[in-house]
Amino acid sequence: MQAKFTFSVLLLILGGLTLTFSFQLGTSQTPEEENPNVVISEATGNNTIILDPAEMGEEQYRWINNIGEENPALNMTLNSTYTIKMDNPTDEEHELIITSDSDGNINEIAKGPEIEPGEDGEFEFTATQIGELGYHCEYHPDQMNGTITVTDFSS
Ligand SMILES: [Cu+2]
Repeated sequence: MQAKFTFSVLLLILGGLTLTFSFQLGTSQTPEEENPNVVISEATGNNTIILDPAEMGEEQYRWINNIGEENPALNMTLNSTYTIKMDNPTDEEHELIITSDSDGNINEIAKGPEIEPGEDGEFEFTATQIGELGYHCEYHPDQMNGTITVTDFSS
């Protein structure tokens, strides 16, 4: 009788421990870590745009953003100032030109610094007109080019 009672108590304790342990396992799971590849879009956050020259093949150059997109389509907010950072690992010189296209006339509206091979540079740009602007490299305009869409979010 005594032994049977002790055994029952032991079973109860073991069962309780198992339950407690299972409960802790279930609740101690940490939430999934945030995806480190998710980046803040160009139009939000700190207004920094990464546009690194890259050689994608023999003498083939592209602008590459922070998530590896080639010649990325950029988005900007009207009258916001952006810092465009360029790190040049190639053995060629590059220079960012920003243009507007009004009635078929391409006008240069901003010009970044010349980025020598192995060097980096940056410059600030503020879009003061809505619509679509273009960007390209002074030395590789047919390979390194993309669009900038300027939106007025205040209206
Ligand atoms: Cu270039």
